[in-house]
Amino acid sequence: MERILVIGAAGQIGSELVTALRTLHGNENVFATDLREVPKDIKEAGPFAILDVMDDKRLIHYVIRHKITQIYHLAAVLSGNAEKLPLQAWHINMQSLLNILDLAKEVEDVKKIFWPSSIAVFGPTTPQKNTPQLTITEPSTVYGISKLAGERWCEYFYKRYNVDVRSIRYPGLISYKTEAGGGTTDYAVEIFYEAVKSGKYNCFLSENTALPMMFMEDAVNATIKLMESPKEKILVHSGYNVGGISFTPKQLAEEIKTHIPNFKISYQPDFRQAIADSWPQSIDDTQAQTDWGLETKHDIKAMTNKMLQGVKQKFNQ
Ligand code: NAD
Ligand code: AKB
Repeated sequence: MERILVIGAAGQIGSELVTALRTLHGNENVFATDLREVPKDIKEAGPFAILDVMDDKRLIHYVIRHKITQIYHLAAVLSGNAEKLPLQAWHINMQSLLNILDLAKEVEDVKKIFWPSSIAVFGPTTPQKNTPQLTITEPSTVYGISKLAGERWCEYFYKRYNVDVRSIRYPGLISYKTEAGGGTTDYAVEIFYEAVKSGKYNCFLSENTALPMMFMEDAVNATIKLMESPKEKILVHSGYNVGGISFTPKQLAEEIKTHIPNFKISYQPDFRQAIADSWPQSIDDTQAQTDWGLETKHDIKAMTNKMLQGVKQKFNQ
């Protein structure tokens, strides 16, 4: 029986991944932790604790006390926020990962780790269209540098200490359960809230900025599929490319207009435009499909349908 620790359970991914993992492994076997309170459904359905991943001593006690066998480490400072406090973001993103990798090396019961990488490992010198798994990685953001270094550390711990750590380079993730956490792709979440609330949105990226994105349900399914795959199927020990769908703010606004005809979008690019310009426009994820059977179900239409339904439900409309 697996006993799973999720760190960063209150966040955009954690708040949905915990529920999916509890359905699979039983409520009592999935331990949700974060620096802050988690949504009510997560707190009430199973174990929850306030836990700081930077506090390595409390972390190791928690893991041993609860006989944890798998860890999903989701705590990080995302791209937009990281540019505001680069050294602090570097410290949190790197030290938290090193705490987890070192713990997995020392604690025998811990058999598997998930740590998310990002399309942010790529930079302005990377081929931007259909970006291959193995290509130039020269990120120009502190977040991207921390994700690239993190991938190198994951591969190092796998090769040197046989730590089974698995990773996906997520594209921008789109969901409605909790707010997005301070990234560059957040516009594709905010736009739905504003469309429903006020019928207009002022976008911080320019109209033709194409980025790879994915609906959360697809991301959660992919993550669990990767983690459930037999060890011998996992051939990439840094981070797997996962592509999803690719669109621009203008294309997304057009799609929203098919549901809300009076929806209006304006554009006022800020510092996040330079980050977006340095990232790929679309991703080649053939290797994830071949190695462990990556599948995605939502195109821009299906994603927009579910997002508008979900956000409207949140506002009781
Ligand atoms: P988020 O910001 O929504 O959630 C992160 C959570 O970690 C927050 O609830 C925060 O309170 C918690 N946290 C921060 N510091 C902590 C600490 N010291 N100890 C314990 N918890 C702490 O982020 P997210 O969008 O859910 O992203 C999760 C992971 O996935 C991150 O590593 C991120 O880089 C990666 N990722 C996310 C996306 C995306 O679009 N959401 C895309 C690519 C990669
Ligand atoms: C961000 O924009 O920082 C994240 C990511 C793609 O890593 N959503």
